[in-house]
Amino acid sequence: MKTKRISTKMEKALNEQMTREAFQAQVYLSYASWAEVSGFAGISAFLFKHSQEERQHMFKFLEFINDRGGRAKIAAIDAPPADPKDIQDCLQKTLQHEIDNSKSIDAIVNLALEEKDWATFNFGQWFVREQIEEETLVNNLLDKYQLAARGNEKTANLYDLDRDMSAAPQDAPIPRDAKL
Ligand code: OFO
Repeated sequence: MKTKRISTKMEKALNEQMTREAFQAQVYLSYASWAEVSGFAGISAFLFKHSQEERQHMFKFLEFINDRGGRAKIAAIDAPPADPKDIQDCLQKTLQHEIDNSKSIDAIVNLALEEKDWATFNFGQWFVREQIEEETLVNNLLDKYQLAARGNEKTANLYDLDRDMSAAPQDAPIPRDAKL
């Protein structure tokens, strides 16, 4: 059994964040399923892939908590929100989820700073960078949507957008294989 190297308060915060990452995965999964049945295969593929990434984030928290002598506790995950109205709504809601999650990561880093818990502070930096990349990625997709939705041939442009989005993660690479 490992010596506990995180405070009880930090253990609780990290566990809550682990569950939040699982929730993020559910949100992307739900939106991906919605996009698929709405006829947007490319957007759906992007969202399915991203759901997997959020799950990997959950595992990173699980590993870190246990490695630091805490106990990662698997809790219930809230239900994902209602389906978006359209692609723009989907992207805007996705961005808001990412911004909310960034704030939650910031709170952990802040607590690590207060507690002078440099191991968790260092661990948290990976997620700070990751959130910057993810917010940028979704912001760029929103820009693309706004360009695609302009003009008269809206349907044709949305077809192009859908095709482009299947390759979106390459536009702003996410360090899916990054090791801590
Ligand atoms: Fe877990 O990276 Fe976004 O939310």
